[in-house]
Amino acid sequence: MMNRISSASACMLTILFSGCTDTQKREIMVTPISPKTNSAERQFKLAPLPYAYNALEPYLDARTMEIHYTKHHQGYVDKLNQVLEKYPELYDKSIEYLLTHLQELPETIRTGVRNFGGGYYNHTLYWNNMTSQRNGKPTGALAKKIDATFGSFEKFKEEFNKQAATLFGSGWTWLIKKPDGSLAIVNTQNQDCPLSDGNIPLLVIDIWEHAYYLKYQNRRPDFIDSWWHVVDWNEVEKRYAMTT
Ligand code: MN3
Repeated sequence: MMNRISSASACMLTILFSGCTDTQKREIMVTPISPKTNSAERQFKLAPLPYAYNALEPYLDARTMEIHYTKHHQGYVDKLNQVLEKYPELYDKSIEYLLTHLQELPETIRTGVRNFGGGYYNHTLYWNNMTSQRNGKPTGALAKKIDATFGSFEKFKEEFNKQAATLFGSGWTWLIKKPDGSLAIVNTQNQDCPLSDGNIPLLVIDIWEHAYYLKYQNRRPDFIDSWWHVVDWNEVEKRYAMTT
């Protein structure tokens, strides 16, 4: 028995070593066959939704929330992990890192990370800037900055609504902080993320039809009006404070 195993190992080594220099043979001998960390454990994971599916009723309905989270968001995470399979070392990077360094990623996975990594990050932010605990207006430093930038909170909302309502196709409407510290309202197409343009996302609404079609059908402005009721300004303020 021992002899059979030994000869099988010897045969394996002969195949492994064929054409190798002595240095390469030594490297093969000291290199573990499999990495120490299981790549499945390193993969990106869907964080739990921070509230129940029905928590944002009647503004966002439970069925939409459930499908959006368990199908759409989960799908983005799964596809992101698939895209990174050939570069498992990238599982160890944060999603923020990947999205801010798109141009440095291998070209073959750049579009995949942009689309699926964006979908993963954007939805996480979207869930986290909504709450069932109504807090309808920003306060403190962010409120002052919004007033100074847009004239008033009402004018900010008006401009945000206009941009969200007129976004063509699928995408996201954001309040961002630019590198020079100023605030702006911008739209991104598909799953593009402001991080990839060097901006910091503060607040976001999902303008893909899957975010509202079951309850609002083609009435996107009604969905946007409802969404303001569940914006978590405490969370947005926290994000803003972290950047100042
Ligand atoms: Mn979505």
